[in-house]
Amino acid sequence: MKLSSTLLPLLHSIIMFGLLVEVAYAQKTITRWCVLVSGTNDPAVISSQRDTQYMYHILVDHMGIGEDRVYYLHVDTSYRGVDALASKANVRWAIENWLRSHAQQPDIVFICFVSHGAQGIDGGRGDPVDEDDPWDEGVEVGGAYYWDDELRAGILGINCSALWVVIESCYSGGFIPDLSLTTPKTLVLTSTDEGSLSWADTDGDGFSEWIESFMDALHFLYHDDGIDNFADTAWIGNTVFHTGASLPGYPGT
Ligand SMILES: [Ca+2]
Ligand SMILES: [Ca+2]
Ligand SMILES: [Ca+2]
Ligand SMILES: [Ca+2]
Repeated sequence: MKLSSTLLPLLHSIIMFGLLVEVAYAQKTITRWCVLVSGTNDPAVISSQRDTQYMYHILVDHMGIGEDRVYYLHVDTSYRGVDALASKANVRWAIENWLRSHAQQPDIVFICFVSHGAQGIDGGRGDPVDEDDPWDEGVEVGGAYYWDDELRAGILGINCSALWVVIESCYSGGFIPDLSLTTPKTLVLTSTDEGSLSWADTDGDGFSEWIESFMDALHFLYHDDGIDNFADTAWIGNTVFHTGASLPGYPGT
């Protein structure tokens, strides 16, 4: 079959457009978007408030992520860089509106919670009955709980190439089955497993033990000044990807 003289220029244009789109996509830089949440006012775990400050410092000052690309929610809005009070409505807005409207392929999204954790009856709030055990897991945000089913639904609408979720809270490993998605591709790191409590700051240095080690590692990677605080990396070896089995429990219990 012979193409007519009118079809050939059109075909050429379509091919060129396809090539241009491909080149444009290949050249698009990856933008990183972050939602950072310090979720509890409980003075017994005041380290949870400092943890997110340390994380904010690493994201902005060492990883070079613009402050306008880190949406930071905190129970105390006087901390540096905080955009909004940590409430369930505000966290939901940050994930379901801010992240969804800003992130696009091939961006990378980072979500981090530091707070108390809780378990509630699976499906007990109208959420899907989808757990292998009887309990949904949730993380406190300003006196309410943001549940695993809710976070799953929130991140399903984010258009990015990869998504990190980091949670320091009791029972945080119970988020892993809910958030193990292939679209977007997720990596979930939690301080403990589905059924265990999690240390806060037991050595009195102001930071919660698991996420402190994780952040020290990040800090080192993005601020290579020779020696940095790797003293706690044994915690990473024990607890990254949620093993939790080594965690003796929340201080005082
Ligand atoms: Ca559920
Ligand atoms: Ca569970
Ligand atoms: Ca769960
Ligand atoms: Ca500590």
